[in-house]
Amino acid sequence: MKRHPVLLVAASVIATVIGVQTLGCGAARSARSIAAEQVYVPPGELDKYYGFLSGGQSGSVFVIGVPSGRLIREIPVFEPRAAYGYALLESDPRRQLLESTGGLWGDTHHPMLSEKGGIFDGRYLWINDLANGRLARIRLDRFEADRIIKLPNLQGAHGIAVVSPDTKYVVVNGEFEQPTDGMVTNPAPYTSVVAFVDPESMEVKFEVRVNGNIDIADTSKDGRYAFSTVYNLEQGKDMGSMIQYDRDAVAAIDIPAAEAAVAAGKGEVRNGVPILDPAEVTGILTLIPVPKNPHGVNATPDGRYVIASGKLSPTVTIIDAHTLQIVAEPEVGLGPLHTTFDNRGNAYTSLFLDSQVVKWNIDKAVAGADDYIVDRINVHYNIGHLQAVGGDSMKPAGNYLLALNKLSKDQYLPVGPDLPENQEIIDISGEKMKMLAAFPTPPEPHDATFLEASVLEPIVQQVYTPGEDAVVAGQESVVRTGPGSVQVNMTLLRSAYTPDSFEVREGDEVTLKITNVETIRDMIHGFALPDHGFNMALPPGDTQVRTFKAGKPGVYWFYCTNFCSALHLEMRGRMVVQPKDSVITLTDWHSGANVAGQVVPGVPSTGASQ
Ligand code: K7E
Ligand code: CUA
Ligand code: CA
Repeated sequence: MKRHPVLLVAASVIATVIGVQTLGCGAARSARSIAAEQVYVPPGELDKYYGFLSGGQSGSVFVIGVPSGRLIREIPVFEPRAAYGYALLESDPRRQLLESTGGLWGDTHHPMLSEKGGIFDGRYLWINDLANGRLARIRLDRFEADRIIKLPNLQGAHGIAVVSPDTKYVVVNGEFEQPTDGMVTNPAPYTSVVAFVDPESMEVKFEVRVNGNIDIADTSKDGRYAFSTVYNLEQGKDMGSMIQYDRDAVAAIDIPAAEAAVAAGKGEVRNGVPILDPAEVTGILTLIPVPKNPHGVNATPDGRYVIASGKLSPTVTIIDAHTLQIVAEPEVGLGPLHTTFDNRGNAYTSLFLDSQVVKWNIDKAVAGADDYIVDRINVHYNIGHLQAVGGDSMKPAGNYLLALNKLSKDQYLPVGPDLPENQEIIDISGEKMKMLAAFPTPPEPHDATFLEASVLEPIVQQVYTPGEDAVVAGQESVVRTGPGSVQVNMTLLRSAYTPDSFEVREGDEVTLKITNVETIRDMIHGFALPDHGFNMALPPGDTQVRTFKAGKPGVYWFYCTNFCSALHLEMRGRMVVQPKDSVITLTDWHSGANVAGQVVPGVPSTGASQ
């Protein structure tokens, strides 16, 4: 942007003059209304595509509708989220999983959809956690993270990709190098690995050593190669030494060759995973020299090429995806980061420094023609990723492109020193790109991917199928399971808790098992318990279990946090906490009668003095 200030000012003056002279106010408006109509989805109508945006340091995934840009859902993954009752309490298994794999936050960058025949099949979405070296899988029948794994032997899980065309593996690049021997025995050389994860079992099958900070990932469309950009071939440990070479590399791992080596028992097993070292196992790794501190790497939908973006070079490098030879290195602009594609042989590259999307023709660039640049459009501002609908599959739609911009500057009402990120939807159906609309998001989407809504239509579930452990209506109970422990088995149905009261003693370990016995989609009930640090949100059919310590003596009204009926406000109940050594008898919630201890259907009560 800052390169040609004079030219830009001149261009905008000319545009204004032309606007006034030839278009006039009315015509300008009509161009606006045409753009507005392209993204306007009237109330009651649905978007054509799902857009999955990484949540960056929000640790989650944002789901938007395309073309409207409306936020439909946030899928909590690596961070607790009160609104969904996600991972709030120690006893929530999801929180335990997060804590045991790296902590209660994540940095998500790259949402990747499962593929069948090179087309997104709507089963899974994977998302990385750069900060803590994790990979999560989201099942799209529920829009819910169902597996989270810690990747052994790597740090900085950055680039991820599914191996086309049938999702044989999910590839994860460890960006931050570690001492080769896994210990801090300087001056051991540093290295990192690319991990190959089984998409169903989520086991890491093998890893391949690659030196030099492996960044973004993609795979060839035939499943032969896993490509990664390598930006620190210098293996420098500070910034100055990372930018010494004019060329770093794209690493191409030959997947069948690596599989054969693993099958032959090669590789050192560390933390249960065989690590193949290309210095010892020849033929598994090819380093293709590309300029300079490259960032994105993207395979063309037809599978012919893979394109690396220069970042510190104004070029992209076009590599033949079969021979691994460089076929062209066209200039595209300043700060090229990522590339996506339409269905007419064009590539679209994000230019971070120029704050532009540049459209260029692949065949013309390969042929060395002068006119390979087709169009440029300004974006606002400092674009990172960009993604066209289906541009990361074998079937690009060629209609919409999303620009994911790091800065929004003057685009929204100021909200203090920290402004939102800015996403822009661009029409790429014609020769010239057209800016259609923008929408702000919380921090911070890096990448996006899109799925046709019709693919998920038969897949998305309406209610949870109650599990075998579900509490059945009519069989609710409050059970004193020991001198210091109580189990409450509860059901939820509009708009009441059953039981709607239970008594415990201070310091009791209370295990609360709740089933929402509703059978209607979206009939969610919440369970918020004051001063005990958690909320639950139970979709229909869902069962959740939480264990917590009963607080100070008193009456605690638990209540429903999700609006559910006209009696939603009345959906309340009491947890009565008696003093620890109380000799006061507790109440049977069935009959209201005072009993010694707590009523225990089928199990003898424990006396109050215990
Ligand atoms: Cu370019 Cu993590 Cu994909 Cu961000 S990375 S922009
Ligand atoms: Cu249940 Cu509100
Ligand atoms: Ca470098």
